[in-house]
Amino acid sequence: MAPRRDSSPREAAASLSRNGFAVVEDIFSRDDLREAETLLDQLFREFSALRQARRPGQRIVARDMATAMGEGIDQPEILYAASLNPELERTALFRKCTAFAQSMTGSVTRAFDHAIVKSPFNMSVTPWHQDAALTRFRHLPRFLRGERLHFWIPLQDATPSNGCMEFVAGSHRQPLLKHESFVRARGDGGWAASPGPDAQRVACPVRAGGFTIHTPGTLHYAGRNETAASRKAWIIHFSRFGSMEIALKRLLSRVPAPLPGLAVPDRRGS
Ligand SMILES: O=C(O)CCC(=O)C(=O)O
Repeated sequence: MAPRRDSSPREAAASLSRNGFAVVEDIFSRDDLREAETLLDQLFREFSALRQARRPGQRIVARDMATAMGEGIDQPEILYAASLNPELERTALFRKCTAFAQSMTGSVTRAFDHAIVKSPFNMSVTPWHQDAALTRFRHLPRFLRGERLHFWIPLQDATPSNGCMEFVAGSHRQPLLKHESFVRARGDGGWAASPGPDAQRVACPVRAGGFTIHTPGTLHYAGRNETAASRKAWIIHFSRFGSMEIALKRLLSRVPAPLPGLAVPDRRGS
């Protein structure tokens, strides 16, 4: 099945409800992408420090998601990037995503975000999983887990060769699968499920300027980056009570405070 392209929030909402995912194109300009990428790159330069700075009881904010041993940090991930650098919420990219999400489903705000880089020629995959299975709310009935939209925004073209998203159509309507724990290449724990032989897997390449959307129950995966360039993605989860969730988690030290000393982009004339 080739993914269809959804240009309007209404079409994306219909795809999401039918298939559990949507592919949206031509939303951001090159400048929008560059602005977000500059801020995310700044955070990734702090990766080692963020990784080491974790205090007991605090959430991990930087980890290596590699599933295969490579030469360096092959699949760095930064959690709550927009909390570490609130400038990210002022980017055109974030504002356009929020407007799109709100046109799909009413008033929603950021509940979570993270950014993942797949380094060049990287053998690591992002194993099959359902986001809802990895939260502490997984035992709640679906209607109590609430509506959430998970936007996956590549900062360059995303293709099957560099690790675009792949979804199992209709998986969001099935009960959550059992996820098995495994140990990542550098010792962090992970969880993975398997799609089963009859699953309708749909690879979703998307050009720079677009994004995919999935639900918390949609089974998904991203493959290796076999190309010479990094594959970068910023992932933002929107929900009705997103900012309340963030505020509550901040009180519980689950969300990091802004990182001091980050440069502020010059937005004069924008
Ligand atoms: O960017 C990736 O490699 C995968 C992202 C993903 O699976 C997720 O955000 O749940």
